Amino acid sequence: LCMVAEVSVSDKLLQYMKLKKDYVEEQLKRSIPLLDSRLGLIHEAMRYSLLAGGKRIRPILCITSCELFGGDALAATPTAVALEMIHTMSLIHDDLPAMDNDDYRRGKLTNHKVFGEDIAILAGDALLARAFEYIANETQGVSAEVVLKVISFVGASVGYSGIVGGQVVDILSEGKKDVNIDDLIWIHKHKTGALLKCCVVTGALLGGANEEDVCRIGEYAERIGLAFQVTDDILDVTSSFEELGKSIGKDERSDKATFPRLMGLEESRRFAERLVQESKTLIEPYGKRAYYLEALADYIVARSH
Ligand code: GRG
Repeated sequence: LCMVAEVSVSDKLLQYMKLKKDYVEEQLKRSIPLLDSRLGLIHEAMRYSLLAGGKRIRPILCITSCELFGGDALAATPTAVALEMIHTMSLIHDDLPAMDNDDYRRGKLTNHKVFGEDIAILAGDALLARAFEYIANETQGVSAEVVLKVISFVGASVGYSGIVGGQVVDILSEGKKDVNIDDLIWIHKHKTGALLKCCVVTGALLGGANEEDVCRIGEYAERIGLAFQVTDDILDVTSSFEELGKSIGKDERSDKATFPRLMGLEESRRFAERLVQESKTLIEPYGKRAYYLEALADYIVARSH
């Protein structure tokens, strides 16, 4: 197994994550009921990707953040489910021939390989729409004002000021030789970081956090979001070393800008560790209550896939 950094993940966190993941899986299964037998195909396509596994790190972050501020997991559950729907739809669209053209995702054939491109696009669209519907309809135990703030934050994190913006700038930078670290950080802050931050911020809002706490926890999330991507890039290089047994990593074969390419492997590792350290310092004021968010920050750089 390849460890990105010399950080170990505690059994306590692994148990916690398993518990939360099982809970999230149950909630996801219930989130898309079959409304009409004519809708069998789109229903199947949506569920195929939504229930295809994955670490479920986003819903776990959302619920954990809600609980840190004294909220009940139930208050954050519809939003946590919705954020995994959005993450899933972004993966479905990312895998399409017009984007990355991938055949496999989460160890299974990609959505368009099974259902065709037309249905895959629509399954993604339907998951995105269902996500907003789900937050609006299912959230309980918090004021309508908070729900509105949550919906607004999710919209901003997903659209052109978030994931979509990051993806567009990423596409535009492909093949360019002059992509620098600042560009790369910008791309990932939007493409991956915005949704991770959204999970933590909406969780905090639903848990009743005040403005200052929402801001603080958002700063924490920005750092772990970036550390997550740096780690992904490192794993891409190191896992292709392992898989191929070659001295050239996947990273070296494509002309995509990555952190190891722009700053080297060792410097990337140090960068990820620094970001995690900073994120942990930001939540220090919460003391023991922040145990799981601290441990999740470590998990992000210590994970092996
Ligand atoms: C969001 C409206 C909308 C459209 C999609 C295609 C696209 C626009 C954006 C691409 C976003 C993308 C695929 C970012 C990469 C995110 C990422 C790091 C995925 C891997 O996440 P993990 O490791 O995966 O959490 P699992 O499978 O564990 O969930």
